[in-house]
Amino acid sequence: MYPAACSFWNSTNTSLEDSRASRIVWVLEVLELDYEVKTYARDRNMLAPKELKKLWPIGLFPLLQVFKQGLSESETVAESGHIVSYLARNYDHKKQLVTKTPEDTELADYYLHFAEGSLQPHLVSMLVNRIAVQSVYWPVSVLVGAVTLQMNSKYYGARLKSALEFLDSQLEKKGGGYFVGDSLTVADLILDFPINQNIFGTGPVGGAGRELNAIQAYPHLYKWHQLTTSLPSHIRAMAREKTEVAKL
Ligand SMILES: N[C@@H](CCC(=O)N[C@@H](CS)C(=O)NCC(=O)O)C(=O)O
Repeated sequence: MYPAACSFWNSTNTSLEDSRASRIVWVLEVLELDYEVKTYARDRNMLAPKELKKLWPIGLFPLLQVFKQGLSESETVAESGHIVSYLARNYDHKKQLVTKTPEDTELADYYLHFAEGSLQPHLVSMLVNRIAVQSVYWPVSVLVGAVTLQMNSKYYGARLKSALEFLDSQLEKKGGGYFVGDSLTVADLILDFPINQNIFGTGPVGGAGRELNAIQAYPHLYKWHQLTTSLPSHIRAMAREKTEVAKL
């Protein structure tokens, strides 16, 4: 087994569940890899410290650093979809995440892209809108609040709703369970952050799920949330995150 280490950053005032890094901890737990987590604090605008660009030029996280036996240099892997796929392709020694048909492989790959390409941007935009309101003083905040409310209800919130309706209907069509086939795949792992942490949890956009009345509106997705968050690997990952955050 190759030891792997992850460099993550996160907020000091929220837990690690609040960053995309949480899904990588879950993958590492599923694959039973040795790893360490490094956490960094966000600034007051939720941005990563600039000096972290030395870890990866684009300055976004999570990042995975893989230390391979016999090699002095570590390998750095970026983009959470790519990290999930990289770990599944290279370190799934017990074939726990393997899909059973070529169609399922394509579908799992689709969700890897969908999560960051068609779902997460709306959550991020809603978060940015919230920060915009918080970062100006009254009475400007009232005006900014009115504008961002319109932006959310006409665009970001509307797009988020259709993405959630889509996910819910996908699960309904296959009679519930996991997103692809009948076992955990990269699709479930990548959807952990937007759905488990943000829609049904207390992640950065946790309020979005409550506003959308998500438990009632997306019952199949809620069942998936209950299924995945009760897996021992998920429970271990969340506990590990709490321990790491406590060190900040
Ligand atoms: N699509 C990228 C998004 C990465 C990203 O935006 N990460 C956030 C944390 S969840 C970040 O590093 N933000 C730092 C910043 O914007 O300064 C991924 O999935 O890895």
